[in-house]
Amino acid sequence: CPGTISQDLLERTKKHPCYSADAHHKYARIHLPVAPRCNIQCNYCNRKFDCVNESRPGVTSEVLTPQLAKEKFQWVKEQIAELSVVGIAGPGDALADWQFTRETIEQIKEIDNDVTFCLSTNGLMLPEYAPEIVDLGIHHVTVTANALDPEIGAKIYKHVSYKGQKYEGAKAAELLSLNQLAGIEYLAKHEVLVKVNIVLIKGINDRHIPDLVKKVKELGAFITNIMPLIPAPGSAFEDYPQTSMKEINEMRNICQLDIQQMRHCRQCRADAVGLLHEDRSQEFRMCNRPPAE
Ligand code: CLF
Ligand code: SF4
Repeated sequence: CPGTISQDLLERTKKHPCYSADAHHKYARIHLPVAPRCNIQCNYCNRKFDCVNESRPGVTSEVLTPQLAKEKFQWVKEQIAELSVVGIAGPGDALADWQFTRETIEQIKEIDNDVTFCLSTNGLMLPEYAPEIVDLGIHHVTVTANALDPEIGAKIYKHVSYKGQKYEGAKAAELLSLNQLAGIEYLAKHEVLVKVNIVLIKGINDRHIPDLVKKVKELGAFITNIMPLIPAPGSAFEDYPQTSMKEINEMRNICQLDIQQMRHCRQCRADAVGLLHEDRSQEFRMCNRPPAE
């Protein structure tokens, strides 16, 4: 409930380019690609396909250690005065490699107390790590959730690896969804603003999305972001049509009645740098960093 947000969190959120539509022309984010592995397989994702001209989640031109990520943050911060948010958005899942994600945040906190941290996750590991996320002072978390119904989820997720065991089909989808919902509820109860990203896949989860939105709203989500499917080359959904923005906006208009809708998402790369509408990822590759004087 926005009424319970502290003044500090309100000020940070006003400068968060994804959480505040007014901020996205003024404030920049950097994604630090420190989390290469993923613990699930979505049928629309193929992280092996890396291209400098490609802009979609899961794509990156480099994977960094926490130490290099800190150095990249320092370099970019010197160049981009309006940098307000450090996000960890893969290229895999921020919580599948939690030790790298946590170390990166801890290292940056040592040199910058003001920057706002943001995580993007599939939510599988939230029941384990949500308390640590709260303790680290992270107040913006995105969970990508595409289905409540395990039968629908089974068409979207190929498999889920959880605590050393691999699950498939409806069992995998059910486990993932239950963990996502428990995580969303926990975070929302601990002053974390949860954004739920939903990939609209025509003929698979489109009719189900209003129920999903209602459920996450009930659990305390702050905003939802319904996004078009980008069928990655080499993924199981490679031949699926890309959802049109007309269809996306119709769904957002329906769901707006329940919860506020993000309408300016750019489906960024895992190494995105700059304002949301610009891609400076290549300019700020570590191989382009000027030598120290
Ligand atoms: Fe990055 Fe995501 Fe944080 Fe933003 S992106 S981790 S909330 S700082 Fe933003 Fe990019 Fe859309 Fe994500 S425009 S893909 S919603
Ligand atoms: Fe790819 Fe993200 Fe799905 Fe993992 S959770 S398979 S990185 S889209």
